[in-house]
Amino acid sequence: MYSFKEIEEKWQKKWEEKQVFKVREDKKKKKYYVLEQFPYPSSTGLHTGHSFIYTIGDIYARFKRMNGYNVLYPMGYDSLGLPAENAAIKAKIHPRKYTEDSIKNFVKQQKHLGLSYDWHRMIKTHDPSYYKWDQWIFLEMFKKNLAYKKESPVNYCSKCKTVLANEQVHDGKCWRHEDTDVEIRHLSQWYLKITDYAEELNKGLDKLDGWPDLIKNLQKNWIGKSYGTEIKFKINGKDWKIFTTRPDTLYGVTFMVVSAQHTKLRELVTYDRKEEVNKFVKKLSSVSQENIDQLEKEGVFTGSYAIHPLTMEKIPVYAGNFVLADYGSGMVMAVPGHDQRDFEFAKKYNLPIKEVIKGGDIKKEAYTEEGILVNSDKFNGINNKKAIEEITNYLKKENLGKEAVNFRLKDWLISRQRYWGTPIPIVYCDRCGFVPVKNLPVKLPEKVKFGEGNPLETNKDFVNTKCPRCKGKAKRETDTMDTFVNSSWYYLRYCDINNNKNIFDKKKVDYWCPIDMYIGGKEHACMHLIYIRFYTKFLRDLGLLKIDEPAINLFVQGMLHGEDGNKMSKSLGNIIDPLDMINRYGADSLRLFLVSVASPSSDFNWNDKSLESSFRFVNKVYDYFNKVKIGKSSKKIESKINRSIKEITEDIKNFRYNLAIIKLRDLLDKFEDEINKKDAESFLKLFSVFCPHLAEELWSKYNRSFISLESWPKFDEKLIDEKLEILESSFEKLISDIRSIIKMIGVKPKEILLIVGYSGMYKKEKIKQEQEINFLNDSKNILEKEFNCKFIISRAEESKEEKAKKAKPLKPAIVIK
Ligand code: ANZ
Ligand code: ZN
Ligand code: ZN
Repeated sequence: MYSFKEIEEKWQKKWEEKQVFKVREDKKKKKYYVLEQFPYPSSTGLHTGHSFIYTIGDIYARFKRMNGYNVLYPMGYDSLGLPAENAAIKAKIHPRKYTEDSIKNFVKQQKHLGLSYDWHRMIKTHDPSYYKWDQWIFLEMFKKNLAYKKESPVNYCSKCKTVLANEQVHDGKCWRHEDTDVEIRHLSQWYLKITDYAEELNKGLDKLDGWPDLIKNLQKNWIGKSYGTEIKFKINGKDWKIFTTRPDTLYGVTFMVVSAQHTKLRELVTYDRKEEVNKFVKKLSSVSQENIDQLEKEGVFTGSYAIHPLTMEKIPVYAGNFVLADYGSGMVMAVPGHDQRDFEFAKKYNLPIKEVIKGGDIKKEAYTEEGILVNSDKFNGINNKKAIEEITNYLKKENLGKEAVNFRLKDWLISRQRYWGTPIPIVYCDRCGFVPVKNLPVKLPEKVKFGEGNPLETNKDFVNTKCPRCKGKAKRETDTMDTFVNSSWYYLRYCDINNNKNIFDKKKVDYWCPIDMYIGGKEHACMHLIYIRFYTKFLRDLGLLKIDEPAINLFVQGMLHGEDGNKMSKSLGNIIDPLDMINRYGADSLRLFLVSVASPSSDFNWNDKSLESSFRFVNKVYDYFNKVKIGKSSKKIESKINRSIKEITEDIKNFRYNLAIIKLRDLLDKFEDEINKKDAESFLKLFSVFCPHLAEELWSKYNRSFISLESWPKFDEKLIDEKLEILESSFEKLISDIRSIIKMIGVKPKEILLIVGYSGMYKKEKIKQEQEINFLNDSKNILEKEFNCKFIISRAEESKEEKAKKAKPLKPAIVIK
């Protein structure tokens, strides 16, 4: 067993001392930017899922570096956020201390894995020199009315004690608390107007060829572009623009339903209906908007009526539980004859149901298929698909409506009522209103009281301030920003980490960006990956970026499960600590194992046996290079290594690491006692991206450079002799077959006949009969030496032996005399 601990520490130290992975812009070199989604540094440290994703990225970064690219490969910490604050409350330590201790531990562990980051570029989002620029971006958005405050029904998690963005509500539950229903509260909150970019965010997906379809589809659905018509209904003298995808059913409207959470609901409720409506709204307040589809449709009459724009009929307006407050106008024109939700509602409250499209039986259920219009005045007799267009055109002509596009995507709610986040840099002044802070950053106060609501609110020194405009008394905003703000632009800051004059130097960002390979999990499809695209577009519009999208390629890694196939978790007792494994087998073996079991994009289970097998292979490499004679390689080895270089290069390029490793293992198996220096070095280079420490160690026997900075081996097509390799490997099989036959019959042979197949059998083979005969004749002396007897080689056509019939191409019949 080789002393991996010593070797790994030695090379980690050397890489650091010699700043081997430090990079700077270099116009003469092509750049390549590899980035892994940065972690939240929790006190539990690195887990195996982390080691897996970093190993994937590190192999890629090393590969690109050796291929001559100037590789930017940084690491940082998404270190603001709730868990630190909760831990602080529980353990009575300050979130800053908790966070910084965690980061130290993370860095140490990552260094143990041999990751080739440029550590000079480390980002810590809780550092005021970083979040200063979060605040700066916020104020740029504020200036352009893209950051605004409004009161609206919002999602509130009672466990997080803060509001959540729509993206953070999963099936009506908090994304951090799968057991906690999100409540609806009416609060005044800060939003970023991501909807201004909805169209571009949607359209841009079509150009992201390097992103998996899975992610693009999730985003498409989340953005939810929908084409329809906006129709004006008058209610109490005011126009309400109602969004519908089915203007063809306009004559079938028999009631309207406004969302019970609508901010303008009060305007619609008449005096005598107030009590009833209030009761209904109260009952609903504990139900999230996301659960809407599963609820029984319910509602109450508001007392108001809408005027149908074409028939002038009076239509009752209900407040209901199945209409989204912030989609369209928050009110629907209900067509019970042709929409199932409306049908159920109408049945429950005895409202009229009207047929306007022929085809179904609207006494039983809503008819939602195609058909001909009836009861629709001058549109009768038209196919409903056609009617969508005609009715919209008519409404347009009469100035009663127009085509409209709606997005499911909502503005991003970024207010959080918690301490450990970026302070929103706004001051409230009675005279001046919302005033942006002039001197950034607004720092988080150090001394705060935890556990009694938002610690910033109770901190008088923080709250009380002067108005930057009139110098009068004013109060600071105490909400902090969602931590997804911090990760929406971090990839840019890596390009220019120490800039304290500007968010970054444009020239540096122009050189490094976009990210060429972004690596992360699919759970971020609708959160982080939408936000980072939004920020990129906004900063581009400020004139700071030339790019439209943050990343050209996105690689989504698989999930590593416990040995039992379950998600690793403490309660199941199947957690694997990477440091344990590094102590037992070394980082090189762990790295190799993590990418050899499966393709990096698929899920796989932890498996001790495979890790041990990786460990044995690494040891075998060590042993081989310690005793190999550097001299000449055989033709066969030359051929094999050149072909391996060719194939492994393609495998790594396409993230087929597991296949590359199979080929590396096979190559080592074929190696002979003597090989030439170039072939030995080529093997080590291929091996180095997976097991960099041992590769450096073995490389240092022949060279004084770092293998990590060497160039990737080139293959020579002329040296690849496929036929020779086929013959050689069948020859090996032949020898082992002869051996087992001799063992079976238990006598010493005098003479052995080898009969190759009929020439007609070779038609489809790559090797012809003639070539096999020649090869065996050339190898006769090897056979005779090995078995210490005479060998006779012949063709099936010429043989009188019964066994000749069994001969096949590359599988000669063996007759022992
Ligand atoms: C009348 C109608 C008749 C509708 C019919 C459907 C079928 P997408 O495709 O998702 O955009 N709608 C409008 N605003 C809504 C809101 N705030 N909450 C819930 N539903 C709302 O769906 C558009 C359709 O969803 C609209 O078309 C409207 O119902 C409903 F036979 O209008 B429809
Ligand atoms: Zn929560
Ligand atoms: Zn003022």
